[in-house]
Amino acid sequence: MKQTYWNDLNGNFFPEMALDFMPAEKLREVQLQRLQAIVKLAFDKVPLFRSRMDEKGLTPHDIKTLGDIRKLPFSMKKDLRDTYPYGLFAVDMKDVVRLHASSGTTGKPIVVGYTQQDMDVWAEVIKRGLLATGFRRNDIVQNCYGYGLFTGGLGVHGGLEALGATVIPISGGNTERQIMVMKDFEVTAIAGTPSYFVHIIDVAEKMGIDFKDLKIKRGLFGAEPWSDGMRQYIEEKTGIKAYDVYGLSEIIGPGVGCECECQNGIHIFEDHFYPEIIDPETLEPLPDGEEGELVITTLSKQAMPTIRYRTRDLTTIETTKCECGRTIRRIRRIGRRTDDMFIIRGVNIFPSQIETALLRAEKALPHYQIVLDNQGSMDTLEIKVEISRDMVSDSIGAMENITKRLKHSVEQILGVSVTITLCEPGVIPRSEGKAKRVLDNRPKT
Ligand code: DLL
Repeated sequence: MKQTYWNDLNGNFFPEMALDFMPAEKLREVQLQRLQAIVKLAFDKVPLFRSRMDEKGLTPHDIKTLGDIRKLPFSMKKDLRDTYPYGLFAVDMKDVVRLHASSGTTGKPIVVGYTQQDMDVWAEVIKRGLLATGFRRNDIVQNCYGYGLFTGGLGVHGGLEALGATVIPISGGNTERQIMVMKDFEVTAIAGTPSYFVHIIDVAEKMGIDFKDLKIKRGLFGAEPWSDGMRQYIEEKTGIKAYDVYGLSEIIGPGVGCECECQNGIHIFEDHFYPEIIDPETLEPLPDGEEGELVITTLSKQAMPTIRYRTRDLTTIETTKCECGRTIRRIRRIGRRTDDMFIIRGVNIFPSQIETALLRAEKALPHYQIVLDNQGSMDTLEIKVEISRDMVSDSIGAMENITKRLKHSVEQILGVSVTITLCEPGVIPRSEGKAKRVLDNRPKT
């Protein structure tokens, strides 16, 4: 497995890959220079950041070493919500070439922006991830991540184009057509959420198609947690190699980090995204090797520099060197979060969004419970809503109308299909402490 930084495992030369193998001292130097510049940009251009720095009596000159990052204030999703839509942008809108959006905790999404330079960095980091997982320019890649406001589709697309691979921008859905395309277009690699790929496997099986007869060799999966068991299932069923790619909209989208061919944790593209681990209760930094909340600082992002962003994702920074020889550090694959966000078919959902939608549709506060399950291989989301006595009606039509209104309201906010089940008053268990809003019955793989 040993390799030198100027070539990949097959002896090919890719200049971008050298960045993954930079000597550690050089990497720290680059990080410090970039950190100083980004703190200055945010201080000068983002009022929220400046006021937080003022509160702490800090100026950009106080950042003299990488360790000084610990002096800086944290940021979080709430900041994006409070400054919706563009309040955290550090450049003029005329320099913003792309907007994306992701779920906020209530009705409104959070909005992120990119300059052309940010777009180039985004394509570069994804290209580095693709190279690390064995994608090459002669690959024909089916990109099943959703195209649109979600960062997955267009983000991975940019990286695939930068690599020079052949991209099939098929997005998600229409699974039988996906399988036809995979076969007829001689697809060699795929990108998408792991849960959707498992669904593709099921449908292919029903269609009598054996993956081993297809040309597909590898997949880049992410946007939601997936276990080692799920990886094993995918690899055994299809004979492909399945790699993990990590990212979040607030930082850039996919490509904050990616596995390499060793499949041994996610390498963070540290020259652009500086990782720290903190104790989510005390907010104190934790040493490498200890589990805590991942905090990331964007070191080069211009449109929306993000300082010490609390991702809510739980992981550790690995202390051992990866066999691939990369000097950029690795985090353990992510399985859990510190908040109540859950991910279904790649879409982030907060219970509070569902509550907002239910309230909007019916005005009275209903008791509700969210039930996650799995049918075949597709995750399902059912919302059991208790209706008040005055809403109970003998007319089936009236009840159907309530169901329709609730379903429409929830689906408009979430963008995924849901089942609404109306329940009689008093059916949903009451809790004495925190309400248990989410029942996750999905099998743990
Ligand atoms: O999911 C970006 C992305 C797209 C990543 C495509 C990978 C592939 P958001 O919608 O903002 O961005 O959701 C970010 O999803 O904080 C994690 O909780 C979760 N997540 C993303 N990738 C992984 C992964 C995209 N590989 C949130 N493993 C993050 C586990 C992941 N969780």
